[in-house]
Amino acid sequence: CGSGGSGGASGSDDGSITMGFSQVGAESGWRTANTKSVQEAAKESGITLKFSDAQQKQENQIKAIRSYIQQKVDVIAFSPVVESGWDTVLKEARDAKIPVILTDRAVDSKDTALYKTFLGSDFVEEGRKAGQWLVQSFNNSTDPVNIVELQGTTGSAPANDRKAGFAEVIGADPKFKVIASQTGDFTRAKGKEVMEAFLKSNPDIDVLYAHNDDMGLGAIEAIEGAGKVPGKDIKIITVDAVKDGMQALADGKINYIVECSPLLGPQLMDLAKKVVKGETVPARVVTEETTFTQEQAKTALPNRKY
Ligand code: GYE
Repeated sequence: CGSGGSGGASGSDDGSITMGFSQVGAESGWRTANTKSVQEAAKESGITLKFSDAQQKQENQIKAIRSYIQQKVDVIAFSPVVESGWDTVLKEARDAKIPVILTDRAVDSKDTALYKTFLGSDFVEEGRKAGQWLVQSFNNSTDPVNIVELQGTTGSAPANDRKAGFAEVIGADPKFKVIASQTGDFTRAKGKEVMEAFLKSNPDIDVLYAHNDDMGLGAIEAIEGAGKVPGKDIKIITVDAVKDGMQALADGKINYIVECSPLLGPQLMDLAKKVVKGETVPARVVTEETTFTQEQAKTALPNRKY
């Protein structure tokens, strides 16, 4: 190139783009599919990807972002493990004139100019959809409905929002009672462990609402271990619709799944190209999603990619 310039944030002189991507971790089937989508889409669109896995720790994500700033990447994308505590590092990126794209999860920074756009699901709406199915399924009964909730990672946008959307919908009828609610960190192992504790202290659980499939799948093991039948004795609602979740739904062990798409890679690369060129992009890009009953899962399963 030989332009003698310092590079800067508008892409390398040869027009190629390098993206630094800080992933949350590898906590769930959703996350594995998301990582694959980002890596494949980068390759397909000719974007050089620097990828790091933060193992669900914010400090690791902050370190990764700082190292991307030092390496003068053209664009930084990350999926913030929790919502708060990002302002300082986002200001550092801004000072270095490197655009930032939020993908999958939101931050609660007041200054929304600290990032160019946020690509991901509407988690409040997902929680509402879970609640709506429950209200419909129990609309013939006036008996109390005892619900236990397995929350996602504490402080994460999907945990906060899925809880809020669900509570908003079921809150309209006092027969719905959330008798226990605790984090299972979005993992199968934690989902199982916490469900075991729920079962010990609550003899009469009607419904489990798990913020993702993996925790629901762990909880199914706990329920079976306690001699109960998942999907019958305890109705189960989860979020994501990854293959293992869909299989359990088709098998009758889960009753309803609210879809959350992990296939954000192609849209992310499109947005990255635009922000590097300095084009304006929408401040919020919401992914399209559906819901699945047991019958619908049987039909959808053979073509499920992740
Ligand atoms: O639902 C869960 C994962 O942020 C939408 O994170 C994502 C969530 C997803 O661990 O399985």
